[in-house]
Parts: sequence; C-alpha cells; structure tokens
Amino acid sequence: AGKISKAGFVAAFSLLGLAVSHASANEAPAMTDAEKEAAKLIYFERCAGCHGVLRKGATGKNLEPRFTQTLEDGTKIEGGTLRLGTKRLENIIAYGTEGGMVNYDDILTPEEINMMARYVQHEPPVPPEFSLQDMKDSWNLIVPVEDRPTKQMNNINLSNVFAVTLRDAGKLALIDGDTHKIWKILESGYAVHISRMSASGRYVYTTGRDGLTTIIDLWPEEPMTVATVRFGSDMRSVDVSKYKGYEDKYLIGGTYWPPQYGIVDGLTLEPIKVVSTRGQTIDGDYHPEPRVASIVANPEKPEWVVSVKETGQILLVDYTDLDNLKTTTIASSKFLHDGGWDMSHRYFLVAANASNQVAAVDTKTGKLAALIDTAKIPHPGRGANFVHPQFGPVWATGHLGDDVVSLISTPNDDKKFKKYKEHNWKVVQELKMPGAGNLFVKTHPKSTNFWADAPMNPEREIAESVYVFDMNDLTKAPRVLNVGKDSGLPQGDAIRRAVQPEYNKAGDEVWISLWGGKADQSAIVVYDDKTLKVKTVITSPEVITPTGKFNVFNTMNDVY
Ligand code: DHE
Repeated sequence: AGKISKAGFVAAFSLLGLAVSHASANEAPAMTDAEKEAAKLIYFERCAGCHGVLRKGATGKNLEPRFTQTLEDGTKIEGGTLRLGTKRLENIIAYGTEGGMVNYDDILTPEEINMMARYVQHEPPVPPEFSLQDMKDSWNLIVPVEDRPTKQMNNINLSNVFAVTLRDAGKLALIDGDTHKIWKILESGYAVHISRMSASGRYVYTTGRDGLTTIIDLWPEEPMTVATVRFGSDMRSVDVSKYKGYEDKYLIGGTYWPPQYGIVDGLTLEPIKVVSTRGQTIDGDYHPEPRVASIVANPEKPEWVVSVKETGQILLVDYTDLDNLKTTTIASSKFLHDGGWDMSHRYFLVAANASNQVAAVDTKTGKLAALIDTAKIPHPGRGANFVHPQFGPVWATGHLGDDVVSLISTPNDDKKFKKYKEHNWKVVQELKMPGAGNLFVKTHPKSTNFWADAPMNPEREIAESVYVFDMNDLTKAPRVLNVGKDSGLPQGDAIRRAVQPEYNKAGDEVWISLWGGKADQSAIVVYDDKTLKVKTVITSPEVITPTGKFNVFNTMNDVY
C-alpha cells in the first residue's frame, strides 16, 4: 500500500463489494451491466460528494428515483416536485444549474452524460459497511516508529513546506516554500481532499476520497509514507490530537461512507475504534447516511470538533478515555460542511451550507453560541480572521451560491475589542464579488490583504481569477488577478479554475492553484502579497490538477 494507484483504487473499490446489485425501479430506462458499473464509478467520483451515496441530497438535490424518473406519460409534478426524466437530467448534468450544480460537458462525453442521466433513475446501490476489522485488515505499517530517524535528516525548512493535492493524479506534492522547488511527489490514494499536520509539524496526514489515509514522515532525507490505513470507502476529513500530553497520540478520520468516524494511533495508524454517526437529525427524523464533514482538533482541550452533515449535530469527542467515550452532541443546523476557528480560537464556525447558515460552537462551554443566517451556500474552507476597521474581529466566509463574502463579527475577550460586542454573531458586511462560485478565502495576521477565489463560477474570466480586498478600506472593489494569464500556460478549451489561496509561513506570499483538466499541465502561481506581482510559477508535467495546498506552519497553528 502507500502506493495505491487510480487503477488500484478502482480494484479496491470493487473488492469492497461496491459491485453490488442494482435493483431497477419499474420505470428506470434500460442499462447494460457494463454501463451500470461505469456509471457507478463516475457517480462515486463526481456526484456522491454533493448528492450522497443513497442520493438523499445535501449540498446537491435529492436524486432518488421518485424524483428522477419520468412517468410513462411524460414529465409530471409529484408532490410539488418536477420529475426530471432522461432529457432534462442530461441538460442539468451537461450545463449545470443556477442552484450550484456545475457543468460536466467539459469532463464527461455526451454518451457518459446520457448514461448518468439513465443511471440516476435506478435505485442507488447500497455499498457495504466498513468495520473495525476491515480497518485493521487495510492497515499497513511501512516503517515502525523505532525504525524512523531520531532527528531531521534533511536541510529543508519543514515549517514552510506546502503539501499540495494533485487531485486526479492520486498524488501529493511536497513543495519547499523557501525555494519553490518540488521536493517530492508521493502516491497518496485517489483525490486527496485535505492534508493536516501533526502537532509537532514532523508528519503530514492526508486523506483520500477513497478512504485511504497516509502518514508522511518529513524527517528522512526524503519524505516518505510510513503507514496507511483505510477508514471506509469515501472520506473527506482527518485531524490529530493536539492537547498537551496527547500530541500526535491519536488520529481521527471521518467518512462519508459508511457514515462514521474512526480513531487510530497517531504515529502508526493502527485502528482503535469506530463510531457510527447514523441517527436522528435536529428535526428528529432518522437519517441513514449522516456523513462526517469537517473535523478540527481543539489545542485547548482533549477534544475534536466533528461536524455531522445531514443530522446537523456537532460532536465534541473527548479522547481521554476511548473505552468510555464521552461525546457532547450539539444541535445546530443541517448540512454542515466546512469551517474554522475564530481569531481567539475559542469558537468554531461551520457552514450549514444548504441551510444558508453558519453555526458557531463555544468550545469553552461546549454549547452552541449562535446560528447566523447568511447569503446562499456559505463555503468558508476554514474561513479567514481579521480586525475590521469599523466592526472589530470578524470571521469571513465566501459563498458558492451568492456573489458576496460575508463578514461575521466574533466575540473576543481582549479589552480593546469590548466595544464591538453589540455586533457579535451578526453579518456586519458583505463584500461584493464579481459573481457566485467562491470556494475559499484567506488572509494572514501579517497582511492587510484578503484573498477570495471564484473557481465554480461558469464564466472563464471569473473562474480563472482571484480577488484581493484591501482590509484597510473595504469600500474599495477588489483587485483582480487573472491567474490563468499570469501562469503563462497556453489556454485550452477547459476552464482552468484558480483555487484556494494559501499563505506561506512568513505571510508575504500567496499561492494559488490553477486547476486545469486531467490531461493538462497545471500550475501553482505564487504572488507577492504586497505588490500582487507574480513571484514564481511552479509547474512541471507532473503538476496535474493541483487543488488544496497546506502550509505546514499555518495548518499546524490554524493561521487563517
Ligand atoms: Fe472539499 C475541505 C467536502 C468538493 C477542495 N471539503 C472540505 C471539507 C469537507 C469537504 C467536508 C472540510 C474538511 C475539514 O476541514 O476537516 N468537498 C467536499 C464535498 O463533499 C465536495 C462538495 C464534493 C466532493 O465530492 O468531494 C467537495 N473540495 C471539493 C472540490 O471539488 C475541491 C475544490 C477540489 C478537490 O480537491 O476535490 C475541494 N475541500 C477542498 C479543499 C479543502 C476542502 C482544498 C480544505 C480547505 C482548507 O483550507 O482547509
């Protein structure tokens, strides 16, 4: 393991038993077995994240056959909802919708689009569960702790290394932030979603969409994967224990399928425990697929904050006694997704994206602090914190579904911020963006700039650019940097999405991924934060579909 290729992943996926029966509903259009297999994989890779394996909907709409099939006599209204049918589904898949569905006409062929339109009219196949024993069977300890170096064996400034997801290549690039040189590219499993750092900064943990988690040791001469484990068959989040005395002792991983979280040893990844997240939503309805979305470690308490998407329950998981696990369940808002800490690191703010709300947890009291209504589909990444000239400390989120960035006033015990108390937990300002489709925002304590992307906007000009606000004067329109043009790479047919600003450790450079097609060479464009001029373009034939970038120091210390 440690070297799981795309093909390996596909094989593992089938081994996991995902080649299960496809119970066809009466009115579903015909499909061959080969088509069903191909469609199932595309659904998993492209659709399940938003619509769910069981297709009950979250960020995306419910796609159960009762909504997707055409009735024999044509399209009909069912329970107030339009039944879709093959033709309309093909249009939606090809061209997207204003509701946030992206277009797939540049990724899938017309035949594949037709196949997917037919596939989602069949009953969804239910993948198998994944037990603690399954996790143990998948565990691969490549280098035991005692065989690892006892000191750093290279001269790299590890705290300024960037872990960069090469999404469709199934790889992770480790890039030296001081020299801008690619240090090492490692196999990582399919589509690493996030990387998180160990409390010590020595290890990088990655989590792949295929459920594979790796631990990479940065101390050998060259970084290497020292263990791997599979938490399930679909996964997005991972974090280590950070509380004093527990640094790097445990690692938690949250899965989309099966809906559960697992806890493993932080240095070897040996599986210890699995806990299901199935249960009741905040409305009291049973949900069979409550997926684990964001997870963060609280450095001030022996606790992880775990957001369960479909139920709207935020769990505070205490890791001091895993046999007698203590969990606080905080009812918030449904469809929890991504989030980050406020400036004081006392409050965790998480987007309930399809509810158009942000939930704030007070980790000191273990209670919900606020539910804040926002513009459509908030999508903060981890958000961004700064002191607003008029409203004091704010935490910011962009929006996938609206053309604004929302600034939310956050409480702060520092005396000098007391006067802003009346604004707390209100959206105090919306910064105007050129369109919807933002995914990530970022700033740095040493900077006066605030960066926002818009990769999901359907317009090329907008999606290939980033927007830089001056935090000293937020009445000004943002400066526009066209990352596509700045990369110097030739423009093809597909939009190259400019995605996820990430600062270096010093806070004087911002790295943007230019996320092109699977077959195209892409790039990471590095800007000088002061002059907004290009400093370097990091590219090579191996730089394929770069997306998330995680600076070791900033990720370790939640600097954003
Ligand atoms: Fe993400 C964070 C889920 C699509 C890049 N993404 C997250 C988190 C979740 C999530 C739950 C929070 C993890 C945490 O902090 O613990 N993402 C999902 C999806 O369900 C969704 C919508 C569809 C899917 O099938 O995965 C999705 N995400 C994407 C992408 O298409 C992106 C742009 C490219 C990619 O690599 O797949 C993408 N997501 C990211 C990144 C982060 C992230 C870069 C971490 C941001 C950060 O700054 O922490």
